[in-house]
Amino acid sequence: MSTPTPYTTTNAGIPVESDAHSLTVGSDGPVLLQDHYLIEKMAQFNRERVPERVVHAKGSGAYGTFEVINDLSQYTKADLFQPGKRTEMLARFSTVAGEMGSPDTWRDPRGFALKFYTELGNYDLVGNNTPVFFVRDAIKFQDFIRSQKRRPDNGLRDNDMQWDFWTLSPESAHMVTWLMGDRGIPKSYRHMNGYGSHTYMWVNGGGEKFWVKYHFKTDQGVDFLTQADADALAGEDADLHRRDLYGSIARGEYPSWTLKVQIMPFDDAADYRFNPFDLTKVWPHGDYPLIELGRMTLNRNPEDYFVHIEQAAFEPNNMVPGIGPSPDKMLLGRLFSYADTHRYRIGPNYAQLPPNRPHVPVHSYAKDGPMRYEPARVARPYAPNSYGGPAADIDRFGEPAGWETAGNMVREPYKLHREDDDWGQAGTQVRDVLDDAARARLVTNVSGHLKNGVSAPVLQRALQYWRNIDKEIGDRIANAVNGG
Ligand code: HDE
Repeated sequence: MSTPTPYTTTNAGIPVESDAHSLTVGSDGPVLLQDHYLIEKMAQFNRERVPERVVHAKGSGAYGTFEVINDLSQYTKADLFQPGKRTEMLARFSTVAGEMGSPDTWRDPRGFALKFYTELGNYDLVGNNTPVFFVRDAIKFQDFIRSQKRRPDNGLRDNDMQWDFWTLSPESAHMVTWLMGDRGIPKSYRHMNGYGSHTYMWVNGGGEKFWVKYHFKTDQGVDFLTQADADALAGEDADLHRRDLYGSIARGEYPSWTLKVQIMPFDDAADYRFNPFDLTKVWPHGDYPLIELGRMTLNRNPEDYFVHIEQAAFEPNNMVPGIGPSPDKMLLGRLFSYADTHRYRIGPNYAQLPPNRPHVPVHSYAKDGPMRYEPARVARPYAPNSYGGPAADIDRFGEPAGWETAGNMVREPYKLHREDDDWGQAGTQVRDVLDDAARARLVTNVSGHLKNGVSAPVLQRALQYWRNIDKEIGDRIANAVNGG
């Protein structure tokens, strides 16, 4: 027997007489102010938006599970990474520079944001589909993003701005090589890897510390779109990747990723050949091989996109016992920024919303504030108190995951490690990772971008930038720009 059609109500659940006719005096008379239902409809409509994310505005997400398939408890006591553990999670994939309505197939890094609802609170790992990033200090992030978005004067994006910033920030070379290559336009969200990108800290049950990097290898296989195909698809279907992810899960074709990690002993960091905390660098797998840990599978579409995905709030500061930060200046900057943006964009009680609320009881002293939903579970809203309020238990959960440090307050670059530079790993990527066909596509992508609105002085710097990465690829790009 089919379920009866529900009758329309106001937001207060009161049955309404009509969704077609405003309340008027006579059929063609004035509309009455007392038509509060008409006013409710218009007022609600005017208030449907929360500010879009200032970066990563266009995205898609789904729920799933993470299960441990290998015992790495010798490296971390983190609850979700213990043998046999299965943890509910939420993933959101996104582009970076495009606004909410922008095409999924623009060339851009892809956000790879994960929230694990663990038994000791939410663990958020907020990475990208690239293991590195454009800059290595948080203070440059805002400037970098502004160079990728729209000019204040004409409101247009501008390739000249992008290359102006990149060529004046040589640390961007490795990431730009990733971006302008095949990884810059994944075939779908299911066909891309995800990376924690930063170096994080793991702490085991005995208090021993390790450095770790996360690699989520897609079980669907990495695949990409050429620039030409992506340009055409951007016009045909701006939501190609959102449609693909939603449809795949709806058909029961659940995408999965195998999580592998690189583990560096704590004491190796000091004189490792690269600065292991520099976000523009990878750790060569020959130095620290990938070790399998678990599998994440996305198997449930959100029932409401706005509630679960637009309001999802990921924050790198959500690190559970057994996991901590590293001296990566970008990561340390992010530990402030994300919760700050959520408080502004969604509201101070964002953590109580369905996608953000932990799956374990919350015993914090937070109370009140706009749209408060959960009652404060404390009779006395202060610590310490003698009325049984929650008390921090450092004995049970151990010291904060940190490192010894000393020195004067300075504004300086990282201390260089013996193989640190801005071009080396980008050159290795071009020469040793890409094959001939991928190098040819890289030349096409870069030269096509440089031929579109880049001024002569910036263009000269850009050609030298690519020659610094790899002389041959730089010459090929120069020929394609000047001769092509
Ligand atoms: Fe983000 N980033 N970011 N970012 N980021 C945001 O938080 C920020 C960086 C990443 O699907 C914002 O909720 C700073 C690196 C993803 O909801 C904001 C710095 C990496 C997402 C923010 C960085 C990322 C964001 C905007 C330099 C990869 C989408 C909206 C220190 C390792 C998460 C929001 C989602 C979103 C700040 C750099 C990944 C503004 C200050 C590096 C995947 O808070």
